[in-house]
Amino acid sequence: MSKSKVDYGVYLVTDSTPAILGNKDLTSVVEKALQGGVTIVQYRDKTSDREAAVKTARALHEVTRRFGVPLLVNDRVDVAVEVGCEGVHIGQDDMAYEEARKLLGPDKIIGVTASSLEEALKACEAGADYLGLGTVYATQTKKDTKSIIGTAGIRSILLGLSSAGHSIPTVCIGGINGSNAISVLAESSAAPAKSLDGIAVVSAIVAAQDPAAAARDLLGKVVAGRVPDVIKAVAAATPLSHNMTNLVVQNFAANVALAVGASPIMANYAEEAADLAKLGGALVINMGTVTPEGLKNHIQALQAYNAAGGPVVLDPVGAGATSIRRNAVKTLLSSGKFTVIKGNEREIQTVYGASVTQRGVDSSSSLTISQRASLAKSVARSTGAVVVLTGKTDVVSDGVRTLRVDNGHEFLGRVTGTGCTLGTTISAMEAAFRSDPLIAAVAGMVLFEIASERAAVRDDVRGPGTFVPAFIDELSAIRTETAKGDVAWLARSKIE
Ligand code: 3NM
Ligand code: MG
Repeated sequence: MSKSKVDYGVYLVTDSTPAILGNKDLTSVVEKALQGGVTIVQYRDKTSDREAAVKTARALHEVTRRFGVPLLVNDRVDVAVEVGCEGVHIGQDDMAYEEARKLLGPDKIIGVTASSLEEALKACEAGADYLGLGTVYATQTKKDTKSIIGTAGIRSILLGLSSAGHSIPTVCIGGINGSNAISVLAESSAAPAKSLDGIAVVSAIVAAQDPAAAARDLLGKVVAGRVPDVIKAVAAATPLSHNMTNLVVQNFAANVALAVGASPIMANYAEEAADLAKLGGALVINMGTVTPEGLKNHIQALQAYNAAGGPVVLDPVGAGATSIRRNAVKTLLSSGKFTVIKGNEREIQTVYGASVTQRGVDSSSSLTISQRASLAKSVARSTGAVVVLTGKTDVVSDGVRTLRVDNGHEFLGRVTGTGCTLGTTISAMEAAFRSDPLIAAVAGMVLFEIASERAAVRDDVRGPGTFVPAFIDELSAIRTETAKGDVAWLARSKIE
């Protein structure tokens, strides 16, 4: 487990006291939380004797290792050394950083609590691997907290760290739960400082009736918290969205690209692709009206973008409908690498290689949500692409992280080209936000679907016809609001 690869997104801190844990078993709570998507675990136990603490830590380590997630021990460096887990977390009153480092060696993770910029800078300079910032809000879980600094306090520490040139990972702690996570993340961040990397919680998971559901919800909130960064990156870059798309959606897709802040070009002639690929944008290959000539163009353009390192989105429209389309999908998959593959259930099943027959290009669904999730995950693993499986509940997977998005409005299914223009939206996000293609895809999806919800309830929208222009307006409005720092719209997001 490499230190630089640690995901601090949903950081679980355990508590074994009856007030928080109740009569549940700590190891099984942690296991459920890991199933829900916790990305790092800290065993915090201030009262057990050493022997009991070592025993519990070993049991927890056995579980966290199965999930490939690091286990840290709070304060008790000797316990961490004996168990051989991935590191420790130390508070300001615990063992000094230098001493802990000597005992643990250079490869273990050492996190430090900081309540002020001064403490944060000191820990950073000493060599800490990450910082736990807090206390954000007063909490029943820890009554002896030194200072409640709120999101304003977090923001000023982040700004101070960034001015001093530090990009250390940070999480915040204290009174954070599913209801306030999005606003904590939004209020804590201030460009150009790096945003928080995650949120740390005790009671929101340990005291929850269903720790898996609580963890899933928090993971969704952490992902949602990163969506504004993606939309702002698009607004800042105005990336090219190069669409090789079908006859039906050219105009709609170009307008959607403009509304989300991209610069569209509808260019189906592959000889242009090598030049276009150099402009820093992304390519959409949409199989909607497949022809032999079209397929040749798609392959050539795919390879041009692969050579230039530009993202490529595949939209295998109607992939299962005919043998021509099934073969076209196979040919495309074997001709290059896709960043994102977006389709409905039948289309993604076809990509998977299942021989399903599909009537026309309409979407229908026969799998349960967990079957859809494992389908998306399998295709992501076999293709190396982020898979966006659309439906009433959408699934997005990169093969490791699998998220469900429950936004959108039925009008999206009653006008043509919405699936195709979602591909265009995602291409813009991928072009501007290269560091995490899964987050970029989720951002595109959430922006698109929340815009549809806002449009559908407008007084001037009476049906699918009036919906389309309102939808384009809302896409554009959300982009403008987000660029100004107003992310109230994200409260509608349903990601888990
Ligand atoms: N450390 P909850 S606050 C363990 O401020 C801990 O350093 C804190 O619990 C700090 O998520 C805290 O239940 C408890 O509010 C956080
Ligand atoms: Mg401590």
